Amino acid sequence: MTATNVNIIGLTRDVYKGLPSTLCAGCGHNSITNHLIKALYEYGVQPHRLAKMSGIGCSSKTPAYFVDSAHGFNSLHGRMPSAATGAKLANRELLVLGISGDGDTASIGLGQFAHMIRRNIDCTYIVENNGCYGLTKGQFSATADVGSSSKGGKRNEYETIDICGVALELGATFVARSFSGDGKQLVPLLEAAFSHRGTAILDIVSPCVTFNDHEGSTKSYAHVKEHGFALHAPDFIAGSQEIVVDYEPGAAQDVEFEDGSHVILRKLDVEHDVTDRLGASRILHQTRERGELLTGLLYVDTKSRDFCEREAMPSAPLAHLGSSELRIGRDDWAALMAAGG
Ligand SMILES: Cc1ncc(C[n+]2csc(CCOP(=O)(O)OP(=O)(O)O)c2C)c(N)n1
Ligand code: SF4
Repeated sequence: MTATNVNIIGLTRDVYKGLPSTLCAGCGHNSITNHLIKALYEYGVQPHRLAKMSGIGCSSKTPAYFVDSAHGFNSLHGRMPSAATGAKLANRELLVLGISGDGDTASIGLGQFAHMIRRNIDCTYIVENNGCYGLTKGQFSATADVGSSSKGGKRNEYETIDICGVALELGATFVARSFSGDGKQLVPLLEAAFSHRGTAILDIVSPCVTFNDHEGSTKSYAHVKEHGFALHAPDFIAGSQEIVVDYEPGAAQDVEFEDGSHVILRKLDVEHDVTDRLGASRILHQTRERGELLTGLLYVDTKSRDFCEREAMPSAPLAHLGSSELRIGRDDWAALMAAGG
């Protein structure tokens, strides 16, 4: 009898697969799907505890291509955060995974993005960033770099919106950037984002091979390979596992999450403390000025309270509560009114 490979909760990798992709062959979004399948399998997520939320765009079709049996909701353009917020508030036991595009997030959905971060909703928020609107045939998005050009040779005259820069400024409690072609970096960052309690922003550069992979684009495979600048090499260690990663004292930063998991960040060429928000903004600016694409975990605050904790939401799913727990009593209502809300 041959032994079947299973994860820590006894499920095979096939359970984490979805429908066959209908995206273009070579699209970065397809690689992200494969890295998500690996991360969710390794992390041991129970499919019925996973909520895959998205907006509109090629990127927002991604949830169809992994964990077929999980919950999923493909919402309106730019509205993933409000749908994801509703899912989390209804059931705190869910691992909420929001998938969006740079068009979906940095234009029509910018307000929703800002307020999800401000509330620190417990959600892994992925931006599959290709610098264009792939689904509507490649127009520049707000994350296209000034001076970069379209497939037809048109120059983008407008300043870029840097997803990580804006997230840091808004007070996000977990900010990371990666590349669809770098699974070694992306998979541990995804697992760290799952463990983080709060909004975890993951800006993933994901080339659009059909409309934005030419010379002059700063979101092409060739550009990222040439100008990528990784902060560190991450390893993720789940709460239940022993830390066996070997590193010299001072050669890595160890970040512990509330669930007991760790991400070990081995230093590469620069010194960066991931708990220093100002330092993260500074290095982001410095590398952008040099024309480099900074990747890695930029900032994390593991002690912050998420929205449900701050608002003292019940830990049980709302659907499991009886009417006596859901409805406020006459006396409590009168006291609330007397206190002026
Ligand atoms: C309210 C509304 N406005 C505009 C559109 C048209 N539209 C669909 S997808 C999209 C942009 C998609 O770009 P992005 O989020 O970057 O995803 P990609 O397709 O590049 O992965 C737009 C403008 C829409 N569907 N709904
Ligand atoms: S149009 Fe671009 S973003 Fe959309 S599936 Fe094709 S390569 Fe991917």
